[in-house]
Amino acid sequence: MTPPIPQGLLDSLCKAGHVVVLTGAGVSAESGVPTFRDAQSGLWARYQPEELATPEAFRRNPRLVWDWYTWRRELVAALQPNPGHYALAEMARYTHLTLITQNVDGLHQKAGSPEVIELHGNLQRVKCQEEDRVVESWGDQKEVPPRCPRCGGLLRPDVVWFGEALPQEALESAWAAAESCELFFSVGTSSQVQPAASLPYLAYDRGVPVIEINPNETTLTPYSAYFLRGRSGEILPELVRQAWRASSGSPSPESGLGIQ
Ligand code: BV8
Repeated sequence: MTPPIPQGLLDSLCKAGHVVVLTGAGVSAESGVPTFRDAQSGLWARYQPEELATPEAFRRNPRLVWDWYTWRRELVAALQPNPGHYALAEMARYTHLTLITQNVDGLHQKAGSPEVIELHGNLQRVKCQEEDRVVESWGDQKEVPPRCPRCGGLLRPDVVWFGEALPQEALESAWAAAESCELFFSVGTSSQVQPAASLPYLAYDRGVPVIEINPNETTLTPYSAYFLRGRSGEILPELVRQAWRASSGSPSPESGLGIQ
């Protein structure tokens, strides 16, 4: 059962001129994407993500790392956004929303979110390790990992590994949004991975209310003005319904009656 949403939060949300939402793996959990901590099931149970999601792991065993990402890419490609993703796509129609995600599954875009800042890249994209440029198609090369059709360098997933810098433009856009927003939502993240986990504090330090949505408390919870305990797939649609949809009378996008 979704907890009641404080009226004060609903009023602030309707009045806010700029809202930031930072999402983590928990937002995709209800779509069937294993959260990062429990991504290790079955075939991959014997590896820690931090052991595989690093440049060293790729240098040491490029085939193993490539195969792990192929497994995740194919798993995610078959999955659909959940009501939490659709609620965030709808929220962008009612307010100036900056959506920042740590997720690499592309489900926000699949749900129709118009602009998504991808801090950690995207599983569906592949880039050349030498040129650091995305490669659109790598054909059906037999070699694993495949090689860049331009320079012959090894191809790798276009994601940010542990120990790698985040994309400068994405990080700067996220930083600027956290410095200028009037409300900051942290949804479905354990708030452990840096530098993403520092973003809510940029808002908090300016006296901006931070709202956390998570079934579990995190290190951010004590700094949150509101902690909505529960699943994002239930709370986010309720938040949008109570804040805007009920007053505007417009149906939700996933109802198929939404204004396209
Ligand atoms: C960097 C792509 C520097 C790959 C990922 C201080 C400052 C800077 C760096 C560090 C620092 N301290 C430590 C570091 C190093 C490191 C780091 O943060 N380590 C952690 C483990 C301590 N950071 C880095 O290495 C970063 N790089 O800083 O480089 C630099 C600078 C210049 C030049 C060179 C280097 C890079 C970090 C990016 C790593 N890549 N992903 C891939 O996916 O394969 S991060 C990866 O972890 C995912 O993106 C994922 O998002 C993230 C895990 O975090 P969460 O999203 O929070 O997921 P998690 O499973 O932990 O939690 C899920 C939450 O959901 C839980 O709270 C759960 O309760 C909740 N939940 C569950 N169900 C639901 C739900 N919530 C709502 N609804 C539900 N239904």
